[in-house]
Amino acid sequence: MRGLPGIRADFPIFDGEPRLVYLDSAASSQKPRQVLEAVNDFNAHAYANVHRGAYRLSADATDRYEGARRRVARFIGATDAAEVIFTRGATSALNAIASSWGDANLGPGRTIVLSVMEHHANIVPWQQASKRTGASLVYVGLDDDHQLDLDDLRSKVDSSTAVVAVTGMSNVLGSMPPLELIADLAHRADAVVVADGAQLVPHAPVDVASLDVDFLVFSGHKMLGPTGIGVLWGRRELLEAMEPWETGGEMIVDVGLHDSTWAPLPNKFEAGTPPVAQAIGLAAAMDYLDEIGMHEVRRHDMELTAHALERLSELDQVTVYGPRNVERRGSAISFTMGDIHPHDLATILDSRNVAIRAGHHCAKPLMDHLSVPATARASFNVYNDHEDVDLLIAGLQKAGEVFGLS
Ligand code: C6P
Repeated sequence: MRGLPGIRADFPIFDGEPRLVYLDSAASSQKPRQVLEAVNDFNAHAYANVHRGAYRLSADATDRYEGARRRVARFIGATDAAEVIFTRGATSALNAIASSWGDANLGPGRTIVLSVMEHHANIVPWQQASKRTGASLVYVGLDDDHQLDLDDLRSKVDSSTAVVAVTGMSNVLGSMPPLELIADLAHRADAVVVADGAQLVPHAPVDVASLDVDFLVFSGHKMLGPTGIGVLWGRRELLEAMEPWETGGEMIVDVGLHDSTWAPLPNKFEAGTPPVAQAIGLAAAMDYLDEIGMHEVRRHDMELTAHALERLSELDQVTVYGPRNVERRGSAISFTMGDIHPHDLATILDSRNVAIRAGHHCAKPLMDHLSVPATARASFNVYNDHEDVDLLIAGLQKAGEVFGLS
């Protein structure tokens, strides 16, 4: 079946019978043997805390952890590995930016420009920052093709704009806002750009230098890596000016009874014992993805998305939300089917071993914008192929029969 040759066999979760049709990679991806082994090998044979022990094992663990940081920098085109801060995930990275950068740079009269298709992780931290600082939230809408409305964006980014925070790829619509253009627009207004790469970085080549954004965040678990690890990349000068959002061990130079001084980047932002094994697992996931090639990952996503959109269009009463042009969208496909509740669709599909997500996808403002309470969503990764799409369609046909749709 058409897909990336040999990839599926690397994922132990697919070893069983009957076939697991896993179509919820936008929520979290499955892990290849190479990642599981890298984490296990470290925990089993090389484990120690980092940056602390005056012994070989700890020094080796520190080398591996810092090697993972350099690996991440290379994956996203950052020349300075100290600009890569390990976090718990995209959510904690966005919270950190909104509180640390936000509290120092926002205030009354300043605006925070977001889009209506943002994930809650790129909305709620800014709402909190707005309440703390008096800055206002401004939302950019969507055009008829469910892409970011660039005219609306142009009309809302002005000298009062402090930050434009947008997704690089919508987890619901798949839409891919043009980050380079947005960065150019924002920089002309002296605003900074925060790119939520939670869906983009796992699925397309990303180069922070050419995108010219100021911050990029993403999570390891959506890109074949472990849970509990994510990345906050930021421009050095911005990070240097920011206060730590967490304090404690490992992030200091000196601690007195009443005051402390901070370590240089990146340690200033990594208080406490970091997620060492997870960082090593993330580096292994990046090795794995680069072995396939991120251009090939993107090509496969587009090919599979085109097939899925085509097959979905054969079904009566299916409404797809999101752009049609696969060149400008990712592989998360949201849809509804007649008046069948998305949760009912998901339950029927689950009885056939087809896993999709149903609900608001942590994007309630977008659901309101689309005037739907919820959608069903199928999303792909490197291990999916045409057979998965065809089994989804067969399951939807069955659901249509059960609910008397045709
Ligand atoms: N979206 C989904 O099913 P965390 O949970 O921190 O790893 O990622 C948060 C996040 C931020 N931005 C975007 C665009 C996302 O899609 C997500 C996570 C999952 O769509 C879980 S709600």
